[in-house]
Amino acid sequence: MTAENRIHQLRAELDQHNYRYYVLDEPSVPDAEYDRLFNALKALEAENPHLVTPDSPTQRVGGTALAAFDQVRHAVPMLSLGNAFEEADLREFGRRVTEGLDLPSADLLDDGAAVDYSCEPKLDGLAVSLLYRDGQLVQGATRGDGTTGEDISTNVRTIRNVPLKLQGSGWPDELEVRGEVFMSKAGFERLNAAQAEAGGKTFANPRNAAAGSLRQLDSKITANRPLEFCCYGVGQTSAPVASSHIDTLEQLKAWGLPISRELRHAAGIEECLAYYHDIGERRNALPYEIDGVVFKVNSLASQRELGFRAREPRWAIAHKFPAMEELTEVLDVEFQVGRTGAVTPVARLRPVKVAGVTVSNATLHNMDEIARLDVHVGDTVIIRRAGDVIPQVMQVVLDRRPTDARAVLIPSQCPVCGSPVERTQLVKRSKGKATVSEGAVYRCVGRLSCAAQLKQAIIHYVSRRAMDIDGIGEKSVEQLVDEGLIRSPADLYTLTYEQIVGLEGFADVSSNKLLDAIKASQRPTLARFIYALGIPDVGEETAKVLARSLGSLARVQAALPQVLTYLPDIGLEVAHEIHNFFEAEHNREVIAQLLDSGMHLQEEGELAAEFAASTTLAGLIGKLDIPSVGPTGADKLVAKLGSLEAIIAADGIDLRQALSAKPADAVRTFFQSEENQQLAYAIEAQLLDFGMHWSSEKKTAEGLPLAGQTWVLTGSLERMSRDIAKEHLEGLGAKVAGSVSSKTHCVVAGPGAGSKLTKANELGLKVLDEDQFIGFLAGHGMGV
Ligand code: 9MJ
Repeated sequence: MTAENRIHQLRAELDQHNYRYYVLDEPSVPDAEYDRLFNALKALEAENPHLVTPDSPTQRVGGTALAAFDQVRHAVPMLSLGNAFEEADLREFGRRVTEGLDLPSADLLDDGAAVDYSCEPKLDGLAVSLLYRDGQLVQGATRGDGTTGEDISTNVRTIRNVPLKLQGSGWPDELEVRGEVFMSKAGFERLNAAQAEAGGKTFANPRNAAAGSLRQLDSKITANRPLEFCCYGVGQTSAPVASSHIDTLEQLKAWGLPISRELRHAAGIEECLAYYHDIGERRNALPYEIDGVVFKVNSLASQRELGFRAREPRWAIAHKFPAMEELTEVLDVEFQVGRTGAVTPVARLRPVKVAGVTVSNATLHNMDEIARLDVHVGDTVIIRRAGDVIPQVMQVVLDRRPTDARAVLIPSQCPVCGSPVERTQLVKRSKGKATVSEGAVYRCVGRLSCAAQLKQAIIHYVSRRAMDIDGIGEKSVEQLVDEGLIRSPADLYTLTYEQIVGLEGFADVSSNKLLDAIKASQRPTLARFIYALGIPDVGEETAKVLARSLGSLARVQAALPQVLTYLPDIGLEVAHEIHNFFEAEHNREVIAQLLDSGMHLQEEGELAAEFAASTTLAGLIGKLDIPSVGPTGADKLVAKLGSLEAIIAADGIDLRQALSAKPADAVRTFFQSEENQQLAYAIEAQLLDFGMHWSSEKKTAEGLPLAGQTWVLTGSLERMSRDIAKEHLEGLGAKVAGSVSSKTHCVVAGPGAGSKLTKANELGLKVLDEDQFIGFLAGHGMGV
């Protein structure tokens, strides 16, 4: 086949996949396959630049930046819509339509004779016009003032679901379509996260993000923004498309233009109202933001008959939802102290209704957020309540800042207990080094001596998923703390009937019930107990992993961070949090008190089998994070030198027999530090102490069941860490590789597996999910 034919074939195939993906919402091939076709086309076009055409799917990358946008005059003006806010407004609209069409009023009509309306969600983006001549996209324009807009042709060409040429047949020579360019909620979140990461400007809402992205003079920027298009009508056309609005949209869809999936018919205003309520209920679940729904008289003949009033059509109306953003005033900023002592600024607002709910507080998260927003007390701010999400302060309206606006400062002392407030430090660990920087969070150092932290700690401790002590609510915890009856969770167990019955809301029966509930909580599983302690970053799942893997509180308390990272889903940062928690004197005291109070933990006692199974010395060397020494280097070191003592004692010459110069020197330098030597010995001692069958001799693979096989692990494993899975496989003689090829014997794919799994399927390789893998290991005598 000639290059030219192949290029045509690839384009046709890509256009078809795009259509299936963006318009029909039925992806036909995995992303990886699309990428392969796309790259093949790009390569062919690079070899044959004379064959590149503007409608090629590769031409969505943007062009040279403009100095300004040209003006475009709309042949048919781009309309705005009248609004209905209340049901009565909509009924009034319906009445005007029936009157205008000279029909009997709705209550005189037979059911079947009601006016036919189209219903569409009202997307909150920017109205644009796209002009297709002979099926080719030739121009894109903004609405502007409705008569004159801006030429944004190069920008719209970068929007993935805007067809560069129409498909099918029968379109008018000149076809102007109209619709909304918008950004999905997910696209908006992704863009803002990326902007924040790069230190760039973040956007207040998806609409602003869409507007800011589309009106870029440099279309290369637009090309990298997650914009989408949705078609809702036509403008100038050289021939009629259909005789009703819905048929027009369906026809546009057949030509490759994306239309709303929510497009529906409604017979009469009551059905329109039902649509409004249905979409309203699903509003939060939609992947994009809408500010209402649009109803249009479906018959184009009726539309013509109704005509316009000023600039608004008499045949369409936007029925708005309650606004998600409102303006209000920051009356004060107060600081709240949470369970871990974090001192969080909270804005007290002049109460305002946002999307139907009165908002009078909004968290400002931390001092960095206050600096980013530049919030002062007295400022007017934009409050936004997107769906079920907690209200957010999005922006300060600087024009409205009063002269006496007051800057927000972090208090130097805890507003609850008066202890010093300290800025947290962020510790980043990499290559055996810890780098410390300032965190955004400030903490009260008072711990359980701070009433706020104590209250939260107790509320967490007694909660259902923690110790599950029924009969004690937040209010009673507050009273118990305020009256000095409890100073730590351990004091719950010394409460007396007399103390409880004196509390508000407690009588004889409820007091006894509470005492019983406290007593009944004294035999918790280890996992519940660990979770109840409220260790920062340790949720229920991590608590379960700790309990299940280590089997006893003593081991969890003693575990070194590097040893904790052997467990599934525990990274070094969390491992340090856990370790630091148990190192802190006052936490040790509380735990000792709890254990003394008659607590009887249900511990397995045993180390989990997966953990007790032989782990390699090479694995330990890997945990030390010595610069330039990866898994292969660690293997070589162990193969040559045999034991940790030997590696530590080795001189430069010994080491260079195992490794090349750079990693050999790195190992030498690393172990010249007394501290690092001790760390390595301590990890080794702890692994042995925990009952690992330590083996420093490298087994030869010969004779093992998986000898000569290559396995690949991909996705996340939930019941086993990757390290352990790898060690098990190696224990059975397999090599564990990082990438899939035709030489791979088997792929273990956990949740979230991506391109490696796709490739394995394409190559027809054997694939095991986590359960099957665990079953396989069990079959070889390896338990979890
Ligand atoms: C939006 N914004 O979703 C119209 N719109 O029709 C829909 N806007 C419109 N239709 C005529 N779905 C003028 C504007």
